[in-house]
Amino acid sequence: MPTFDLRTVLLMSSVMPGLTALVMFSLARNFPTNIRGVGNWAYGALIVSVADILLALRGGVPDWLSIMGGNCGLILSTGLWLIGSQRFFGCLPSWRFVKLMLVIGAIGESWMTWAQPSAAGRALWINVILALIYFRQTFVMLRYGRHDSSAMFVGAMFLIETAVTVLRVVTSIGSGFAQTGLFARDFVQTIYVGTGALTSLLATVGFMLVAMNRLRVQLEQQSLADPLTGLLNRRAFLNAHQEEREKMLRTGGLLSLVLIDLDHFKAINDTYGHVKGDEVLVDFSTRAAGLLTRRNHFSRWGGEEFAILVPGSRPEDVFDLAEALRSRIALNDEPSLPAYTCSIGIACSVTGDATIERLVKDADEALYRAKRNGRNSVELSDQAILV
Ligand code: GH3
Ligand code: MG
Ligand code: MG
Repeated sequence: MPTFDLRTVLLMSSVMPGLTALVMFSLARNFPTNIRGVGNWAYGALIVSVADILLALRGGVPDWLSIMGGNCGLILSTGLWLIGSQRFFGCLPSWRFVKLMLVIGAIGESWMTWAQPSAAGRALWINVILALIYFRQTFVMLRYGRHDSSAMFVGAMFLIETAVTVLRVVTSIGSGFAQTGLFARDFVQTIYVGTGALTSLLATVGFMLVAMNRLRVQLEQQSLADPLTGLLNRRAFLNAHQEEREKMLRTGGLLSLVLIDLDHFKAINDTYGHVKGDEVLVDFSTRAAGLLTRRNHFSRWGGEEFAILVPGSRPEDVFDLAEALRSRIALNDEPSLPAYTCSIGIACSVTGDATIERLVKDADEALYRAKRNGRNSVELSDQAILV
């Protein structure tokens, strides 16, 4: 078996987490405040870097510094990673657990350094503590990060690290606490130090990927959602239309656009204020969404106008849906809001000419008719009947 210089492995692997920590600190400062835990991960990476250096310098620095600094640093850094992951995924951070592990670690290591010196005992002590923290880290990552491949990767890595640490504990007990030393060239120790070094390296990079992924998803969602109502914005709606139209061209079928405009909305703003107006817009979105299925694409088209794309329904069914929506809104059963109504225009197409411009033009004409007819009504485009 090739032999590795474990001291060099440890020293080299300590550099990367330190550098990654610097990047993570600047990320954490600029991240949206709802993405939590990145700062804890960064501190963990910085401390693991220092701890690895102290461990690698065993013999070159005072033993107490290498032992206490290295081992307590490992507990603190892995503890901070656990806290970071828990905060990132919105769980309660286990500060008490981490503090307890740190205190137990420090007492055990001091006892076995000065009172009852035992290198094997110290190794066993630290590894039991680390295995417990690694295990909890694995659990958090695999359970709460199951929808994110980079989180699963970090989880899998910590699972391996947990297994290796447990193996180290078991072999240490099995050999009757035989003193092997940190850089001993036996098989288990090589695996143990090698995996530990790799974990500190990959964990920091993995945490950063997990954080970046969350940011990407969040920005993507924000760029497609209307901030007030949470509905699709116009851009997302146009994307949805494009997809539905392509599907329609491939498989045939119907595509309908329901255009909704709140009646006399300016008067609501003027009488009750803009904030109440906003509440009415949110109320409309919530109530209308309650009548729609997942197949419908519901968007805020702009201002007090909304659009619903309905694929695969016959014009009369779309009309019934719009009528149900109109009457639901006209019920005005929300006492904290002013009474309001809406007018609706519908356009349908079975042909490939269901461009968004064409649908909007037809639906707009129908909507205009609904307004002229006294508002609080639904009109179907003449064109819809022709196709
Ligand atoms: P009609 O029945 O003919 O549709 O009359 P209307 O008053 O609803 O029509 P108009 O287009 O004149 O007024 C729309 C108003 O919607 C004007 C604008 O101030 C208001 N508005 C647009 N966006 C928002 C918003 O985000 N919040 C609030 N509170 N008001 C908005
Ligand atoms: Mg309008
Ligand atoms: Mg209006």
